Amino acid sequence: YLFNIYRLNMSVNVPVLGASFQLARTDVPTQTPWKAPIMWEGMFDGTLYDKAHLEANSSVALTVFAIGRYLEAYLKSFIISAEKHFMIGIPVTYYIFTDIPEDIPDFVLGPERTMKVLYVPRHARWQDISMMRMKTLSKIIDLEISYTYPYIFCLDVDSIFENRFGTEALGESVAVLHSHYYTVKQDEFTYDRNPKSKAYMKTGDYYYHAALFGGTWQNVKVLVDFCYNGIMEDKKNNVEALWHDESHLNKYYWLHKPTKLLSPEYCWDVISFINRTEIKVARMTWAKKRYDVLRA
Ligand code: 2GW
Ligand code: MN
Repeated sequence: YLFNIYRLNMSVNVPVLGASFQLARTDVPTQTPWKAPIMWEGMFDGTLYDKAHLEANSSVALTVFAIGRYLEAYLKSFIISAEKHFMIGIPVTYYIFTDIPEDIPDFVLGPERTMKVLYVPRHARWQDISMMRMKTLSKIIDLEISYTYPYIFCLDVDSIFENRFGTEALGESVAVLHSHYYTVKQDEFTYDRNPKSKAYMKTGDYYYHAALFGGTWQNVKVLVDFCYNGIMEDKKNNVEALWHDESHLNKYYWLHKPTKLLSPEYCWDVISFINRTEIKVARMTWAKKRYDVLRA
């Protein structure tokens, strides 16, 4: 309890600068029913966000897990591309969780950018590798991030930054629209439909992708604890949600509306889709499944 008083509690008060630009897009919804912006290319001036966040002393922790073969398969391209495109202009610290810290290569990082490598044991089931990230994230927020970084973003490592992924993405509670589901009707969303699971949902707002979520550390802490508690409750009851942590994440955002949505530009499946006219820029994309490395 004593330590709480030292935690970062800056009021992150950067307005929605995109508002006056929303008329620039009429082909896509740019606002949720609860008035959160949905960030699409053409809606905002990135330099205004950069200026505001520089003045607000914003900084961000970017967490990523590289367990087993995923380290060799994806980490290098993830970090090298993040150095070119992720939150350039404000301080960034990478938190890399791995079971083989000795295999992390050397990276040359830009100014005000650092890296922390932390050991985590490897779970036997891949579903647990994915789900147990929630517990690790909760711990690292408690132990470190809450003292230093107002913002945290949590990403899948099989991702590649290709264009600006900047300070316009920062917000209190940030979710990304899944690139396979932003065009389909609600009844096609792959929510968990088993009433025995804590992730069970009848209805929702959108289908969000667990490959990317973020916000202030306070909000992300509530999110990861919610998901972890749901996952553990399910284990007790011998059930597992359809899409694992992603099902619990969707339940969380249904109950606690995100304050900002990122368009699928921010986590785009370039492999499945070509020529979607509303996608003006792919900011981060899904990496190809590296079966050469993963199945070697
Ligand atoms: C995952 C699946 C099967 C075999 C291995 C792994 C695995 C994942 C691994 O061996 N090592 C590892 O570090 N991971 C981490 O978990 C890594 O950061 C990876 O990006 C993340 C999620 O696994 P991934 O990317 O293979 O799963 P996707 O792309 O199908 O993920 C979606 O669904 C997942 C739940 O099934 C998660 O919610 C994920 O966030 C979603 O993007
Ligand atoms: Mn992935």
